[in-house]
Amino acid sequence: MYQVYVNQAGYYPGEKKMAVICQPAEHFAVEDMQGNICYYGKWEVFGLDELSQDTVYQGDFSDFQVPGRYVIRCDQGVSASFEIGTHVYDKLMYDVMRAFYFLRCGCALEEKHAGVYTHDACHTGMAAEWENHDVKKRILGGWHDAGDYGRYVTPGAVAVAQLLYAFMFFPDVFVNLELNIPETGNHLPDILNECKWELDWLLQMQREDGAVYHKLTTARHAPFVMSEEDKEQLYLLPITTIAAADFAAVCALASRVYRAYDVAYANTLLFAAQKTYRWLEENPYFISAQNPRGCGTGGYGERDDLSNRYWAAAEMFATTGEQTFFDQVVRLRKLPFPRLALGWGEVAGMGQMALLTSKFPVGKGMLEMIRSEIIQEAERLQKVADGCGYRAAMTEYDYVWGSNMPLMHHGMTMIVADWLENGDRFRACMLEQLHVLMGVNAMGISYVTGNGEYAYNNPHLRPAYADGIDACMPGMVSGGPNRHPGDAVAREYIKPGTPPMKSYIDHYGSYSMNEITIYWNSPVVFVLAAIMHQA
Ligand code: 9MR
Ligand code: ZN
Repeated sequence: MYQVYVNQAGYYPGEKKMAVICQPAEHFAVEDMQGNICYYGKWEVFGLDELSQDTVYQGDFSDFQVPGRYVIRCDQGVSASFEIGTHVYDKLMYDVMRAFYFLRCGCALEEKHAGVYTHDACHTGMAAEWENHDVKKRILGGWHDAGDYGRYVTPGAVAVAQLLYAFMFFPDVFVNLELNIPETGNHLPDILNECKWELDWLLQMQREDGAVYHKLTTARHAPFVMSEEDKEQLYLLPITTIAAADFAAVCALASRVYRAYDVAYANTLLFAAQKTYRWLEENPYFISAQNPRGCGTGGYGERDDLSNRYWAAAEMFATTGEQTFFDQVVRLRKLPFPRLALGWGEVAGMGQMALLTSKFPVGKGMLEMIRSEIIQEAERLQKVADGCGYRAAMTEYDYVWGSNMPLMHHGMTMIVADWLENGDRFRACMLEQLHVLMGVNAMGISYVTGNGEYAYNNPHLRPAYADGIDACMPGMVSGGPNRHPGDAVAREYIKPGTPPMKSYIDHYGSYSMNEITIYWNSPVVFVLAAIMHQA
């Protein structure tokens, strides 16, 4: 445990750099690993930070730009070591992308790709429809959603979409990024190989008539065993309109992205999207997700399907340019739903990305409105960050289950705002959200396994526990602090009245504070892509 908090992955030479200490201190030094003092700085009092209840002192060392490995030292303590350089985020990106590979279902993970984290093929049995056990299908592939072994359509669609948008906005970051996965070296960039693993599974979740099953899980979460030892009966849980809408959206989006590489696959995706979109139109009423009696896996229910239908219509329009989809976009925009949310439930923000990047004209009025909504939101977020000693753009309401997701979504919003303005007004603040994730936070911890000298290591992630290996596989993003302890471990360890930013424990038993999910990794990929793109 260190007293001085830094981004433990490091900083680009030319960017803003800030360390934090939570006790009165005046001067600090940037020291290299031989103990040579390379730079002197001064702590500035920020004062009481509300959401951590820390009295924060900020140390700016932006002027120091010499590449190398350093610590920050002062009389009151020292930081974890960190690097300054132009490649400091390369390993982080590699690891957070490869986390998806580690979550692959239906195949063995072999040593040449997985290192010590190998396992046999899992969840290869027949799945039965929950409502009619006579209907059986063998559905292989996809990613385990999270610490559990479930595979769920809506979060899967969201995670893939965010990876695909990262690729669309910042292709240069990915075209040559090799991930040492089985497909590496084929005709696709590896990020598209990894997304295809999930898309191929999603395609199997579509029913003959175009409806889409909500999820594929056992009746109950497995105990903490390896995935191949989870041999309980698999079930296809009832169809929902949210699964259908997110499915249509991501398939339409993917058909645009893959077309440049594989026309046949793009057509398959588009055909699937069209079929499910038709089904959605024939089923205009919300079909919600509710666990039937006897099923206890992830719910992923939503209150309505408006943002999901909006996202689907927007992607269908951006892919085909057809008027009927545009009419649906216009119709849905009159209805109430959060405009910019990026999942897992509310997804209109992805619809906005579709419209903003559409090569078919959507009209100046609509574009202007979306644009000003996003920029206003980025401005609001920046003000929130100004009020935080750690410069997190987080209000207390953001400290929910999986708070590192809003943290990264806020970064994404700032990125799109800069893209819209063709500027860098929000870049420093966006980078600060990554710094928070990587150690400039009230726990002084890096929320990505294997990245940083003081990184959390005990996620609520079945294979990470069951494999008996001390070091967790790298690149797993923790859910992070949650002001509503939602499990027994959290309630045992987190005293009532603990400030939101400190309501965290690195314990495998705490799913409400320390689980991992695919849609907590995907926004980190998007944020890193923006950072690496402009560097
Ligand atoms: O990420 C979800 C979080 O927003 C909810 O508050 C929580 C409780 O409903 O569920 C989380 O999703 C879990 C899902 O239901 C099953 N797989 C693990 C997910 C992360 O904990
Ligand atoms: Zn599996």
